[in-house]
Amino acid sequence: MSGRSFAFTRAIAREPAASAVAGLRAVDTGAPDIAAFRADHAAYVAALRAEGLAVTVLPQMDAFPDSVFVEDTALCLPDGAVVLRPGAPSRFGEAAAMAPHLARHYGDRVVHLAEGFVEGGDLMMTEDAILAGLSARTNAAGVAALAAAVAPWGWPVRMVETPPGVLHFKTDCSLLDAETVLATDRLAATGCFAGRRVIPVAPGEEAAANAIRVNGAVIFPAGFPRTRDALVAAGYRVVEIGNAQAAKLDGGMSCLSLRFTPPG
Ligand code: CIR
Repeated sequence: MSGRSFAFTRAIAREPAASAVAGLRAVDTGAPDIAAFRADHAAYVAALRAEGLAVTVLPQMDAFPDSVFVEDTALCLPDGAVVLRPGAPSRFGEAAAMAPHLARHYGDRVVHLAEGFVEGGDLMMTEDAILAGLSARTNAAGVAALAAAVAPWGWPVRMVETPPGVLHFKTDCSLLDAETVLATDRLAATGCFAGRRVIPVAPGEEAAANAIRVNGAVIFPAGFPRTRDALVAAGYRVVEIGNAQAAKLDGGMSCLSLRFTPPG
């Protein structure tokens, strides 16, 4: 196993905007507290740095309430980056704003999704393929355009389902290592992880499914002790980060950064 799906040298994040109080959410459980959100975000960035990543934190972008969720703007591969086309109209402009920051690391190896819609939360880079979940934000035309964009770099794209009512594919799963994923039962039941080891999130802890493996650690939302204990028992080093504010906007650990190892 090469580990390229979870070994990274860099990350890009973006400070939560004051306008995040108006961010998109499926169910309104109240606006995030921006000071608490920024404190959680700072702890998250510190956790990435503690795993050895050089993290660029971009300034807040008030015109885009959901812009803290940078993952949705791009797919970063070891070979190049794809600027995506978010399916939420209010988020479409976030991708163009990310493009110059990708160019800083990838040079001319930045391509733009040609058509359709794809959000990064629907994409999982495994060791040898990209899993792309269809969702309310990611459509078949976008996945086909993504497949065309990454084919020159040798990456196959496999289209998979996101359970109804689930925002993104990775809302319900996380890559833990080359062979293993953490997933909700409702997603694992679709068969998309056949041939892999699946660690199920504990019943009632579905919001724990969105974590990130970064080098030696699993960065994991605080407040889900049974799933955390299952990960620890399976041998993972778990770093817990508060996610209560991002969760009000349906965001989690993966959404808050782009993690990558640029070529060269
Ligand atoms: C949205 O609905 O687009 C944001 N409030 C949350 C985005 C979460 N991003 C992710 O799962 N990758």
